[in-house]
Amino acid sequence: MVGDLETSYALLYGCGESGYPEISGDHVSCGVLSLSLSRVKRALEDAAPVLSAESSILEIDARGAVIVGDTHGDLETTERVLDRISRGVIVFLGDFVDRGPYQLENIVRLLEAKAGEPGRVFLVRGNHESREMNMYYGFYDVVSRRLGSGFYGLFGRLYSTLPIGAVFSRSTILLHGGVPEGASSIGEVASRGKQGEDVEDPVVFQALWNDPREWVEEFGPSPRGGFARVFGRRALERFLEASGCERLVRAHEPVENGVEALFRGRLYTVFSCRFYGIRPAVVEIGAGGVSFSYVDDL
Ligand SMILES: [Mn+2]
Repeated sequence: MVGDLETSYALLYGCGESGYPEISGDHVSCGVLSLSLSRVKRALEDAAPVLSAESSILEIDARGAVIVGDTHGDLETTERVLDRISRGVIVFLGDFVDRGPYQLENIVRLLEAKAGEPGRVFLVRGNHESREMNMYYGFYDVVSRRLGSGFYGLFGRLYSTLPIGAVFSRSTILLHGGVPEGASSIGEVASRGKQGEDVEDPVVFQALWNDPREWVEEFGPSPRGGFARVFGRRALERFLEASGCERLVRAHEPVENGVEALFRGRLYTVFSCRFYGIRPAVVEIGAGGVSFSYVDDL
């Protein structure tokens, strides 16, 4: 299911639908959008020191937060969220690139937002912020075709600056995947530190890859294969308790209405990319608890 989607989107999209960029001078255009090389370079250079200064697990305190799931080249979602949300912080839970039509535009826009408003916009790493994934699912080819094959390394280096997760208002854990086997609390995930251009640490890898399943108590094998696992209610509750937190908000799976609650509301999955046949949404955390909005209603 997810595997098939990954393959079909990698084939469908790369650089708009035409397949090849038009290059004129410093500008590389793809579909209706264009980006200058200097703009891409500046976005990377401006965001890197800001991201490098952040810890592997962010501690974010604010009145409210909007949590955005996978965007995968959905520039429309990213623009809408950044333009329409005026209060509180915004946390993007990774998977900015691969598969979608505007992968490069999307990550550049996110990096510009991070550099411009470092206390309001937060970027957390997903399993697609990885050289190995980008080789298979499109972003390496997009960067090579549009900017030149030597350019990709800058993105690989940028990934090593990305935080692994966050804790919002000391009560909500934010991770792209979910609870990893082998770490009892979010503090233990933090102690593993940030990762290189690929995620090598098995605990951090699972934090970016694991999925929740209600029929599992603890941990079980994942259909995603590799080192990924699925986790159940007991594993989640123990992890939350040891971390002193109430809930986990994660992304990584395209759920039908953009947001899905599991384990009696102790876990939310949020997905914000419109190219999966789902209705993209965001989770909002405020004084009144957890709610959600469809991206196109923002
Ligand atoms: Mn993912």
